[in-house]
Amino acid sequence: MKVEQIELFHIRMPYVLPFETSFGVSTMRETWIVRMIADGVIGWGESVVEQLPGYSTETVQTAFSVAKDCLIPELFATSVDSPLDVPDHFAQVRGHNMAKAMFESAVWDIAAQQNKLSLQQYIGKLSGHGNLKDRVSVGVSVGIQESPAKLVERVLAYRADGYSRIKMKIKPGRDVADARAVRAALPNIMLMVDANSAYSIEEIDVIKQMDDLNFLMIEQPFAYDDIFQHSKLQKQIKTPVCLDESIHSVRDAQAMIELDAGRIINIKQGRLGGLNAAIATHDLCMKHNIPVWCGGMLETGIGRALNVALASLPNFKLPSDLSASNRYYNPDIIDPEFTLNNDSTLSVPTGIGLGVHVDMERLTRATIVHHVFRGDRSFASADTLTGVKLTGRRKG
Ligand code: OSB
Ligand code: MG
Repeated sequence: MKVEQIELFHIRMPYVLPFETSFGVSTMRETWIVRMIADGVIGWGESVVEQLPGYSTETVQTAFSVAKDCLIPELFATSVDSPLDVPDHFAQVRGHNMAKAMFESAVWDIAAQQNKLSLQQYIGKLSGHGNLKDRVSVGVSVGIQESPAKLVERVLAYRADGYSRIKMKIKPGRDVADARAVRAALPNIMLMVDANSAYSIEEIDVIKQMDDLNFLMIEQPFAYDDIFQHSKLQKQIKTPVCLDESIHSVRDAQAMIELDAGRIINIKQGRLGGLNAAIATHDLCMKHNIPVWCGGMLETGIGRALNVALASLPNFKLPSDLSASNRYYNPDIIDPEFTLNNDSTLSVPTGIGLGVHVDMERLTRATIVHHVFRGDRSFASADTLTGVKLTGRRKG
């Protein structure tokens, strides 16, 4: 395909409820939506970057900088034969996985449409996986609340909405008592905690106090750049450790598996650098009997559609952080929105490409800055501006 035009929408959308994690409280989502035109076909992508480097080192502005100087010029300069080639096109840029992933998403959407397949069917075709699920199991990620009692109230409300798996955020000082309160209120629910890197190995006793609460897993207790300390923890608790922040590549997943630093992986395609890396990580885990699930970054319906298709692959064996649109936004920017089925699942879209309709009026209302890049205009890349050319090794 020949990429002709790329638009970046810097969006800001208020959440239905504030979302508190160990790294802070957030009341709105700020990120990029990509609209790409190639061979006359429109494709969409959504970034998982946030405004500030709390969860990740990337931000809205770092993603823009790398997009403008490196990724967009590369897409305009060449022809992209297949979505499978996108990682190679971007290989000379180190890191910036979230920036890369938003463009790879749009390429997948366009290529699926050109093949007259739904994204799910197209992922199945290119990855060689058959028997993809038409509904994916999901749960809800619950932020830190004012008090354990308020947390229980919120969890019961989500339970009443139909979510059968609850993930609760914890941080030092808001952990054991909160978790015990939820477990006491719902003795049999699938329950897990996510620390978002808030603890160190010196605080291992706090983690051990939660080891008998029958959690599905404990997600990312230690540092965002650590694998080794998690391997020490996993040997001392029976609850499976799940890594999120620490897994940026298939190699990180390999390290986790070989070190027994965790027994489950939270797959976020944005954190891994795109669908290709997400599928490769899924495949590696499948080979090693490590179950995976799809993490969320409070995406709008655009990112959610991609995630739901991804989560239909066979080794997504645990409920994903993909809730209904109304858990996040009122309204979402797609129409119709994602709704929860009564078996705590989301249905995988069946239309061609992403299979969701973007409501342009709602997108426009959410947009604070809009950039248009055209391939037929002379386009200044970092190479021409600085005289430095990145020539890092490519696979192909
Ligand atoms: O750690 O999984 C996380 C949101 C922002 C940053 C990090 C995380 C999250 C979530 C949201 O848990 C889950 C969702 O999208 O429903
Ligand atoms: Mg997490």
